[in-house]
Amino acid sequence: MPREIGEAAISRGYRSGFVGLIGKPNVGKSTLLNALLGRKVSITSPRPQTTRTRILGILTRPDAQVIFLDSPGWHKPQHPLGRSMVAAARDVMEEADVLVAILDVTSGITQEDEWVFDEVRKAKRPALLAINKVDAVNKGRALPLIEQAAATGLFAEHIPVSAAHGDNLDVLMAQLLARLPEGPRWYEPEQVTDQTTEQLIQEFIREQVLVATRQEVPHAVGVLLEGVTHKDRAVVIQAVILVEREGQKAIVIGRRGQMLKHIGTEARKELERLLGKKVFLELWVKVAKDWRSDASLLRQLGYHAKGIR
Ligand SMILES: Nc1nc2c(ncn2[C@@H]2O[C@H](COP(=O)(O)OP(=O)(O)OP(=O)(O)O)[C@@H](O)[C@H]2O)c(=O)[nH]1
Ligand SMILES: [Mg+2]
Repeated sequence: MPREIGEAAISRGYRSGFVGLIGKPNVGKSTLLNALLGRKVSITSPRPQTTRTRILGILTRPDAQVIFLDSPGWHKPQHPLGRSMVAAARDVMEEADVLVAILDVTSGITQEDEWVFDEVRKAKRPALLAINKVDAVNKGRALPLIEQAAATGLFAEHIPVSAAHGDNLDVLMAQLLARLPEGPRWYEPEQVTDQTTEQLIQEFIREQVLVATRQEVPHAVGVLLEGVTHKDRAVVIQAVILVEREGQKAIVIGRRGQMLKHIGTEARKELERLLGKKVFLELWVKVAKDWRSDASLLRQLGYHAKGIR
């Protein structure tokens, strides 16, 4: 009977859908994803263009399954890797049921943010705006940004948050849930990401290189896994840090190997947390000239093929 079917559907009332996190580089998209999940699935660093691919993070609740899509920061690409990153960000905008655009309150609304707004305009789907890093400024600094963003008419809500401190994330989450369509649970409740353990290991190592280095070096770094051997109580990991030039290699190794040692120690700690086992980590540094423009190496490193020619 139609009435009963109708009631059954309403009492089910389960919501699920894809939520795209978008914004210019370094605004805190990945920090926000990890905070919303309560788990680290996407690496973060003070360097712009940290995230290079679409990163999926799944939050399963009794009433909903929210599938977050973290994306590379929106920018004007300079090489095939950059193009692949922007292609991944564009895919996120197309796949998402709901978009969350993120602004950094400390930088105000810049031209790069305007590009993101343009993309939101073209995407034509429900969008929220999160104004992040409010912990870093005086109260009230978000207000002019909210007014400016509200004038675009693009966003249903403008929510000041601190991803790093967890402030106001409940408000953001409630607004998100209200905009998700009704739907099934797409993923098993235990699953938090679609990345393999190997991909996570690669990324966790790259994160520590980004945190430890400056200027052009972070952008020129890629990590290739050579071996992962799981033993009873330990995991043995061998990885190569790729850079583009001899000078960068010298920086990553550091004087008497100090820098590489530091990176290895920090990465090992993070990997032990991730894997819940003791980790033995062996790192090498290799020069692969202009690897960011080398299609086969880009594929080997797992980057989105669309922007790569
Ligand atoms: N003070 C403050 N810093 C934050 C906050 N959220 C993120 N950050 C910092 O901002 C920097 C960038 O954070 P990410 O999460 O890597 O930014 P992203 O937008 O994912 O950057 P890309 O992947 O490069 O596009 C890091 O140093 C974070 O610790 C916040 O709420 N407050
Ligand atoms: Mg990121």
